[in-house]
Amino acid sequence: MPTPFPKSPTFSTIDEPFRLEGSLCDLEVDGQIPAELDGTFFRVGPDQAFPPKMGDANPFNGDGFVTAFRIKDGHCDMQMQYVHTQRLLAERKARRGLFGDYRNAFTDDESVKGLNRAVANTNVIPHNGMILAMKEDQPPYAMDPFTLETKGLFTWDGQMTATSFTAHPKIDFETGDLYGYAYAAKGEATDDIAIYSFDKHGRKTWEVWIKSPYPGMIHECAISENYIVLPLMPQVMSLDRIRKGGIIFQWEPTYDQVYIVMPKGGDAKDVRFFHAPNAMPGHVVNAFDDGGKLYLDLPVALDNVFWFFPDKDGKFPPPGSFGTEVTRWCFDMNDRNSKGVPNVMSTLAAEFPHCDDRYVGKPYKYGFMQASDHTQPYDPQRAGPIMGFFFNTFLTMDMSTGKADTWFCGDTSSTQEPVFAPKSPTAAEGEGYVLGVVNRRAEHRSDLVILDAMNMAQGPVATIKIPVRLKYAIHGNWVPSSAWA
Ligand code: V55
Ligand code: FE
Repeated sequence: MPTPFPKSPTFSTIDEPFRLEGSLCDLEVDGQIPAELDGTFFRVGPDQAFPPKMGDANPFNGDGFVTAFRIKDGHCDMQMQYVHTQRLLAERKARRGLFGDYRNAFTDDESVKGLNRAVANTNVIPHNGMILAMKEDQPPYAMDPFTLETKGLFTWDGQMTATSFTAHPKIDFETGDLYGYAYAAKGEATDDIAIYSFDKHGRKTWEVWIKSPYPGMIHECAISENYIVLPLMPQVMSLDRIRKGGIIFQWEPTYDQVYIVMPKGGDAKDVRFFHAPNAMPGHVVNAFDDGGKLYLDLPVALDNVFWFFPDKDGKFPPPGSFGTEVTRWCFDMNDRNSKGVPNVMSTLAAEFPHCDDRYVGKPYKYGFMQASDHTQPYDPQRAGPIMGFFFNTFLTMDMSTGKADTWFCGDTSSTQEPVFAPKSPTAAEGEGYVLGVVNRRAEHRSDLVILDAMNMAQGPVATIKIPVRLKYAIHGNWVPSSAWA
C-alpha cells in the first residue's frame, strides 16, 4: 500500500509534493510578453517523489524537478520533468523511499548501497550544448535542453574526479569558460577542495587541490578577471555525526566566515584566506577587479539562515527574523597582510541575486534579487501559514549605491528567485526584463511575472498564468535561444 506524505512544514501549503511531469502549450497571459524575448527560463527545485524513508525530510533533500518556460514571439510554453536520477529510478521501481537522510548514506536501504545519491535539485545551467542539473554533494546530471531528457551523471567524461561539484559554477560570457569547484571533494565531511575550469567544449583547462580552513559548506563562488573566490560558511560537516544518525551540518557560532581567493590558473601555494567575523555569506551577485583590488558583492546574513542545520544545542534563529546585509567586500590583492574590508550597501533582506550574465566577473552596475520585506502585509487567513523561506518582493539594485527599485507581490503571495533576460544580445546592461515565479497562495496556483528591469515599481508588463502550483524551486537561469547557436 502506498504510504502518505507526512503533514510536516516541509510538505505543507503550496509546497506539498507536486510530482506531475508534463507540458503545457501556450499559457494564458495578462498583458503582453515582450516580443523580443526569445529563450528559456530553466528552474529546478526539490520535489520528493516518494514519502521520505525517515518519516520527515530536510527541505533540501527532494528529487530534482525541472521546469522550462520557453518564450518566443509573445508566447510561453511550459515543460516539467524530473531529473531521472539513478536514485529516482530505483525508488520508482520499488515504489517507496529507499534513500535516507540528507547527505547521509548510512541511513540508506541496503538495496541501494553503491547507487549514486545525487538528486540534482539546486541549479540548472547551460554548458556545451547541455543543461546541467546540479547539487553540491555530487557531480551534475546532464539533460537535453530541448526535451529535458536525462542523459546521465556528468563528470566531464571523467576529467572531473572530485566526489562532488558545486551547483553554482560561473561562466565567462565572452569565452564560455566554466569555473567551478568541489568541497568535501574526497567524500562527505572531508576538508578537500578542488577548483576547476573547463572551456566551452568541456575540456578541462585547470585543476588545483587545496585544504579548507575547516570542513564547512561552500555553497557559492565568484569569478573576477583574475580570481576565483569561494566563501566558506560556518556550517560545518562531521562524518562522526552522520554515522550516529545526526545531521551532516552544524552551525558554529564561533567560527569565522572565510573568503578563499585563488588566482585563476593558480597553484595551491597561491591561495589566500581572508577571515572575517562569524556570519553567513549568501549567494554571489558578482565580483570584479579594479587596480589590484578584488571586489565581491553578496548578501551576508548575520545569523544562521538554515533552521534545519541548527547549532550544537539545536538552536536556530526564529522564523521571520531573516535579514541580510548586501555587502561589497574589498580584498587588496597587492598587500599580503591585508584583511577584507566590508562595505554594507543595503540592509534590505535581499537574497537570490543574479547579475546580467554578460557582466559576470566584470565591473557592473545592476543586481536582480528577491527580498523579504518585513514592512509589507501578509494575510495568513487567506494565504495560509508561512513555512520555511519566505520572499515577497522583486527588485533591481544599483550596486554602486545600494538603491533598490522594488515591486511587492501582494499580501496573499510569495516570490521565488527571479532571473534577468536582456532585451537583445547587444542591449545595454540592465536593459531587459526580470522574470520570476509568484505563488498565489490563496489560489493554490502560480504565475510567472515579467517586469521591466529598469522600472520594477510599475509592476508586471506580463503575467503568465500557470494553472497549477509551482513548489519552491531553488535556482534557475535565463538561456537566450542564441546560446545554442
Ligand atoms: C543550499 C541548497 C541545497 C543544498 C545546500 O541554498 C545548500 C543553499 C537545495 O539544496 O543541498
Ligand atoms: Fe544556491
